[in-house]
Amino acid sequence: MFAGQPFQGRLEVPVRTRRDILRSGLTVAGLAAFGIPEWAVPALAEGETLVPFTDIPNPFVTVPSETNRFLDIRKIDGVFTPKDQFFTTQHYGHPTVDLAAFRLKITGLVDHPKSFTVDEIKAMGREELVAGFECSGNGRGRMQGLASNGKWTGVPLKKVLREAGLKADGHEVVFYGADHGEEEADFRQQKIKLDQRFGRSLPRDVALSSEPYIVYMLNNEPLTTHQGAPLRLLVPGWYGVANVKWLSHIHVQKDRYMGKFQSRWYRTMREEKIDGETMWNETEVSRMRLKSAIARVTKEGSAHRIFGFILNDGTPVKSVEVKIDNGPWQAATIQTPAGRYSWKFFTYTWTGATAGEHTMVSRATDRDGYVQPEQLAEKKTFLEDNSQFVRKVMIS
Ligand SMILES: Nc1nc2c(c(=O)[nH]1)N[C@H]1C(S)=C(S)[C@@H](COP(=O)(O)O)O[C@H]1N2
Ligand SMILES: [Mo]
Repeated sequence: MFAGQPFQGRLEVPVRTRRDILRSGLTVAGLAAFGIPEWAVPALAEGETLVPFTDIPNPFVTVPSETNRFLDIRKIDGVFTPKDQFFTTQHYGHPTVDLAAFRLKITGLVDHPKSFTVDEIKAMGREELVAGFECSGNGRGRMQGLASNGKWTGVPLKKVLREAGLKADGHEVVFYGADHGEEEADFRQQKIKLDQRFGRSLPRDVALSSEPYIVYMLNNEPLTTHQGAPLRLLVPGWYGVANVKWLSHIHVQKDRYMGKFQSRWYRTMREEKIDGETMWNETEVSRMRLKSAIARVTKEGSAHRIFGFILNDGTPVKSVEVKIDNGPWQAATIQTPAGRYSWKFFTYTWTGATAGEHTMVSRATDRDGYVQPEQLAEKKTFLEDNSQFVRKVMIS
């Protein structure tokens, strides 16, 4: 079932050198135009070597099929994940989209139902934003590889919705992809089979805020089929599932949308203390929870450099700390080159490493004092796992 080529964990990982990258067309001037300094290209410097992780499953499959891919986070070599490395996943495979016939429809509680061609959407705006996201199912088991970051080009969703004009009782905005599949739904004793579209919704206030975009480019190139061509929704700061690919229909309605991927498949069950009482709280997957993850360790001379990324909902990140073995938490340096919704990188220089196996872990803290948790015992479902990611390395 998993076709692709597995690649073995402890082998050499080809990471491009900084010089390779700058040669390959991602010029220093190009980076500077986006406010990204050269040091933010976290590739290997001359004389720097990779230190192997010993916690990577062997074999470690990053391309399990033609339509699914994990990012090998050891290879992160720039702020923007290249289109052929950007992680990718979906539920019904890739739909066939006939570009000539393609229309984005807007229906329901609107003053003017609409049907736009891709060119009409493109003509409505060309804004750039940098945003990263992870799948809510990302975590240790996937070596945190269901995460990526890109520069997107598109038009604010509210601009498109305004063309249709939401009626006052249009409380819920539903987004359908062109992809569909047969689903069996349980309703009490009934089993109902239905071919259904991939759908997700946003409450009116979020849909009309300045955050969501309808995007048509990634890293200055047209979206690939994998990333949702020709149009996808992008909700910065939200988990991947909100970013509906192959977006083809927006429907405005009064009632909550309870589709499978809104209310059943992507939900989190946790035990919470609410006003002193223990309650079960079941919530939809929405905004990303603060996560930091160590992605790579390199050696230069006698010093080791620990490199990782941070993702969250856009709340300013106050600090990241790193702990080696049972030592104290030590401040790492955060690089925030590409804006609020971009992933951030952090580095920590570890001196005095001794030969042998060591554990290392990072934890991020945001402006509101939220600390990336060590464990999530109260959470009973595996989605939204932002617990601390303990790594192991072998120092020779
Ligand atoms: N139309 C459609 N959009 C979708 C999905 C899908 O199955 N169908 N999967 C969602 C999920 S769960 C994730 S994590 C992201 C993955 O986006 P990517 O492939 O660009 O990384 O797409 C989201 N958008
Ligand atoms: Mo996802």
